Amino acid sequence: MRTILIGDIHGCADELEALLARTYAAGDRVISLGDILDRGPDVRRSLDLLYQVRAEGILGNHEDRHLHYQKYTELPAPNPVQLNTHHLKTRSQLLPEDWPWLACMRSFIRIPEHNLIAVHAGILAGVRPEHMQASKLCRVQLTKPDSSASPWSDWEFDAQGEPRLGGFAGQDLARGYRFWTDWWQGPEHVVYGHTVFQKPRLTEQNGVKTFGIDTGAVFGNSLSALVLPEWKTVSVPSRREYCRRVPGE
Ligand SMILES: [Mn+2]
Repeated sequence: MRTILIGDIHGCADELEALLARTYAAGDRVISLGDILDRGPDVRRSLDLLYQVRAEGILGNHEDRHLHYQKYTELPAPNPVQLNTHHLKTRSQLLPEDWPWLACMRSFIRIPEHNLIAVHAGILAGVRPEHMQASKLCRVQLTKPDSSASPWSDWEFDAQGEPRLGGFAGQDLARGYRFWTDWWQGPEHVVYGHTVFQKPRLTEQNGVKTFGIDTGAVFGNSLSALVLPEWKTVSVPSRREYCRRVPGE
């Protein structure tokens, strides 16, 4: 039995189908790293494909937002969560039976047989994921070794996977922030999504590895998976650019 961990899908059902065709066999364990919803063409079929392989889901910031909004629809108070056109399109494709599945998404999954933690965005330096809020685990990018996280999430990487020295990223780097993997000491390896790279980004320090596998499927690049026990990344190209990248969205 293999374990197949899949990066941010964002409604890219054709790419998910192609990726599963290349990686999945009956009995394999499939884990989505979250951000299945929003931006892309077919959220409905993406969820159905995941259900067919009995996938487990890790909470992404997009699911977190929808769940937060949904909670307020049951309350008399005004809903404090703002939805844009992408969010509304997603809501129109969701069925009542999706909500329990989304609500059961875990904020991280430990895979002890591979000494691996799977998470949507990242883990703060020196902190166990058990001691972090779900809302942080699905949003962390730049951090400091004192475990503070940058409030900014709209900075970018260059083609080599290094933070661009400009804008908020430049200011944050000057203030001592680094991408969270720079501080990660293990002892577990970590696989994560959320931050878009041109190709899977692997780091290794003292035998501890991190794998960034959000390769921007919805932005026209590719959808990627990490396959265990081979520790092999597999990427399928996107059919097209479904969504223009807008920093901060
Ligand atoms: Mn995300």
